[in-house]
Amino acid sequence: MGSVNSRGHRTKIQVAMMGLDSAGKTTLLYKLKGYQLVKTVPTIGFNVEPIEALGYTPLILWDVGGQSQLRANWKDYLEGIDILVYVLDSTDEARLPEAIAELMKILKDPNMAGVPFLVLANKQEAPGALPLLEIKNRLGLERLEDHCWELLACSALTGEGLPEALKSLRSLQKSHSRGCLHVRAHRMGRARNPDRA
Ligand code: G3D
Repeated sequence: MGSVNSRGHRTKIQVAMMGLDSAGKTTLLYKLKGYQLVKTVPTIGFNVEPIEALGYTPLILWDVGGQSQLRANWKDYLEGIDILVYVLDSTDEARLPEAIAELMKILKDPNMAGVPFLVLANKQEAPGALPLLEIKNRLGLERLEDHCWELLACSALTGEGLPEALKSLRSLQKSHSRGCLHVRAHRMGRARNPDRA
């Protein structure tokens, strides 16, 4: 997937975005693209969009359908990716274990060896969203030594945390060090979620 020019520089950064259905992937894709909120329908297959910013290598963002019957195809989208974005629905505590189990499955795929990833705790503006610190503890990513990763809070609905997500994608792409751990929380809704990191 990743393309390289004759001087060995990346001309495009390939990013696969995965997560359970309804986590907010399609909403995120189009919000990152700069569109106003779009009415989404469940993704069958994938949506793909270039995300461009002046002076930066374009990101090609693949939003891959997350319904259970589609997850067997996720591995097909991992070949040659530069970064994985994994989207969690912070309001769906009941399915958090399933979401984490699916992330762990992805990370075991041979194509993910050494590939950095960004976990987005989406829907943080919603009342009752799990605090980022709790999500971090449940993920238990500190045990991972083979990946550089970050965890960020965001809201695809309001756009909060998305500039930080883009910044994080660019720094993860540059980073090839092993086992670097970053946990960042965007200061949103602190009054509602005082436990947030
Ligand atoms: P998916 O692509 O991961 O399957 P979608 O998810 O982007 O289709 O979003 C699923 C639902 O979650 C949509 O609501 C969407 O508006 C909502 N959603 C996405 N991001 C956010 C967010 O940050 N906050 C809140 N509160 N909701 C969000 P509907 O009602 O259309 O199903």
